[in-house]
Amino acid sequence: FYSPVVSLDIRPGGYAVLTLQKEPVNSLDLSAWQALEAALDQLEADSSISGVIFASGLKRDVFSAGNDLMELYAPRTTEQRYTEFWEVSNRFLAKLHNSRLSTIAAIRGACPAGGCIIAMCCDHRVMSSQGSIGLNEVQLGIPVPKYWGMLMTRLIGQKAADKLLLTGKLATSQEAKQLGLVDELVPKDQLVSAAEAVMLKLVMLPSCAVAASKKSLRDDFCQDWIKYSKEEPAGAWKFLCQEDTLKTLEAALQRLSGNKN
Ligand code: CO8
Repeated sequence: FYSPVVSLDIRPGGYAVLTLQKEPVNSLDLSAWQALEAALDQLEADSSISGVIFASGLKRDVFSAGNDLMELYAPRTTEQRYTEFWEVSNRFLAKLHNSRLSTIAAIRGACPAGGCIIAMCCDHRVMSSQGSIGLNEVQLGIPVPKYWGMLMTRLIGQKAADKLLLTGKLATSQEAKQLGLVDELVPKDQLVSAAEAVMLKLVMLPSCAVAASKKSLRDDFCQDWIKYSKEEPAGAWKFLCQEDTLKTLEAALQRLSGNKN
């Protein structure tokens, strides 16, 4: 396995730290999702590995800015590419949620949309005390993907999830901790060591019992998710081609590149 944006560091104790480093903001394009899936497949196939921690290797405090907006902006892609992009990304996410491995997200800083769903697919979330997390699709003028919203609902309950999802609001680290969207807040320089301390406890649990329990709790959901990710792009593509959607995405793209100046 080799990827210019995903690296794996195998630690004593039988777990890996997977670092995502695609400057400047870990935006997730097709190749980034493919690299994440390949890395996960490799770790799962290795019986000496029991867990994986997801971390950001970026200079700035960003876990991931989520999907690369260029993969969603219809004039810059095609329906065929979008369909592949969607299937690969959601297959990876469902596999991650259903993985036999213990999984932890070490979230430094901003964690919108695609970053949030990676974190939500993990078993445990440690977050820096300065940051924001959530599914902000509505703010971008696009509907929140069905299974992404459903997973948030499973994590924090319907009322709290609806409030965030239907406004596209990002929760601050403190709000996320209160809602149970993340498990623990730590100063950013202690993030990976805090995640490792939890991982060392998780990998001590009887792994077959953990994997079997996870399967019975999550397998149906994840199989349905993979199935739906093959149907979802057709409707989503129509939405992405609507004039209103294009305008809102264009405004978001302008806002983002304007940030720099
Ligand atoms: N995709 C592509 N480029 C991005 C993205 C992105 N998601 N986010 C930021 N960038 C670019 C900016 O345009 C900028 O580029 P340049 O330097 O060339 O001008 C560069 O990255 C740096 O960005 P900022 O200046 O904004 O950096 P900051 O450190 O100030 O802020 C943030 C970092 C907080 C991460 C900020 O960039 C941000 O909020 N980004 C957007 C996050 C976002 O809204 N992501 C949602 C993506 S949508 C998604 O994941 C799910 C889609 C579901 C599809 C459903 C279809 C129907």
